[in-house]
Amino acid sequence: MWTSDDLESLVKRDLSDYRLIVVSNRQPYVFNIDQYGNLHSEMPPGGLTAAIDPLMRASGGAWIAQSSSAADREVMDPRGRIPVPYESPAYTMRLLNISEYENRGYYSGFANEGLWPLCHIAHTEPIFDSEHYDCYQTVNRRFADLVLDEIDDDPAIVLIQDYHLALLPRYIREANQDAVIGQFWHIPWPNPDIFRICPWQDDILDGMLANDLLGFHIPSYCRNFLDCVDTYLDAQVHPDRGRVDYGDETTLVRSIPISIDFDSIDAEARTPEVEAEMLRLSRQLGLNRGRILGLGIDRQDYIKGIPHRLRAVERLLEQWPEYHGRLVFLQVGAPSRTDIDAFRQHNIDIENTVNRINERFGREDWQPILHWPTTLPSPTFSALRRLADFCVVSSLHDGMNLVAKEYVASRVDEDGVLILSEFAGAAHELADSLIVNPYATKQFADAIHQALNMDVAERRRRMRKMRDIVRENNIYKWAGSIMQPLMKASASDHSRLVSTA
Ligand code: GDG
Repeated sequence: MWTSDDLESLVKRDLSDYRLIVVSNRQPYVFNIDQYGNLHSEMPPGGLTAAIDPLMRASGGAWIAQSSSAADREVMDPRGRIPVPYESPAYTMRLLNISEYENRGYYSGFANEGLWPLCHIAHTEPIFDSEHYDCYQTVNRRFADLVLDEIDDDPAIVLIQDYHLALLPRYIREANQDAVIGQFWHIPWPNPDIFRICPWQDDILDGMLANDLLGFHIPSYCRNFLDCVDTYLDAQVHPDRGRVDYGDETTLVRSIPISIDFDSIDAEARTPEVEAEMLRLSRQLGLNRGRILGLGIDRQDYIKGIPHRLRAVERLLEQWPEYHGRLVFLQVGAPSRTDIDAFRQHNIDIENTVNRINERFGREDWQPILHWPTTLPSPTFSALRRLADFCVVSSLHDGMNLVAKEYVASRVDEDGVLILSEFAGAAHELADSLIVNPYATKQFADAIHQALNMDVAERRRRMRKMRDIVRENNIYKWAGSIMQPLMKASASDHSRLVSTA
């Protein structure tokens, strides 16, 4: 099993004189100033930073990201550089300041109103606005300038995260033939018929083919990407070898499923703090009085299928009155991207659905749906996952979905049932969940009923198998699986990845 120490040793052993540069839209460390004027730095929640941070500490490289708060300016030097972690610096965070106008076009506009719905089959029309695309190009170029400045003609491995930066590999490659470049795409990739909706389809593909290694979560996203290249570019695609030859460039396309830090989530779930939260929540939710808890944890995003799961609970209550007064379904998680119409409208849809169901079935002493549209402290999320008789992940489409894996990692008692959409990448690995089609409301309700009537031996058998899989395929394995081919390419005197194909 991979650990953070294994990653560190791998980098120390194999990176040699290459500089490691990571690029993502989000910062690995966020600064803020409290009411007394004291500066604080913290790592945002989520496995991605936790996985890449040990690589960076071991390599002493640079992590380039967009600046997100005014407090950054208190600590950065004139070139936007901040030594991190703040208390015991081990590498450099370098921040890009972009204007509100640029952010609206690059981040909210092209990335989140255009590419996000384009790549997800969730029936929200993508918006492709040429002004947004201009900003996307500009900001990607500005990221490239910082990367090139950091590399300064030294040998370097550049590891790029996600769909905000599709053009960045090409902009780096235009100025630097020798850098080894890899990119991980955290969301699905659509088929050629969908992808052609993007007016700049060739630019995007051309940009991404400047990578030596391109990672997606599961094989079908890789196949879709290769089909798009085959359909729209003059390139040789080798689907059986996961390889594209494009001019004199070669890109390897690999499925590398992302994961979580299983051990730390498992350890947190066993702490006295989480046990105390479980007691408190158990009283608050009436679980100590025999109530049953169903749980959904999501950013409020239209890809997550939140109204679909609420309708399934409604159908369950229609069909099986024995759950009236007993079942509580808790939907928790913060609204997100609320500057975008489709997201704001989605929040209203969720609220209306919750109210409708509660008005229809609720009683003075019981509401079937609890909706907490907010973020919670990590121990509270952990306690909820431990308490939930079942957890629902009903994405209409989702690159991977880490909530499913976090539920499994939190179930240190090997109990609980995961109900998982067939359209989430996680369904590939978590075949011992109850797999549902979120659009098929009746079958979805049947699956909840099945979860609630499953005998304890079967619950444990399924949960144990899923825990073994997630424990083994953890976030450190993901990071190692990306770094190994990149370091191999750097060692092979820049015949790049061809030798590993
Ligand atoms: C993208 C892809 C892919 C949720 N609500 C709150 C909160 N969370 C936490 C969850 C989990 C994380 O955020 C969400 O991860 P997901 O994987 O579910 O989804 P996306 O944000 O859409 O991420 C996805 C992922 O990238 C990684 O590649 O799996 O498919 O879409 O850890 O527990 N955390 C806090 N407050 C919340 O309200 N603090």
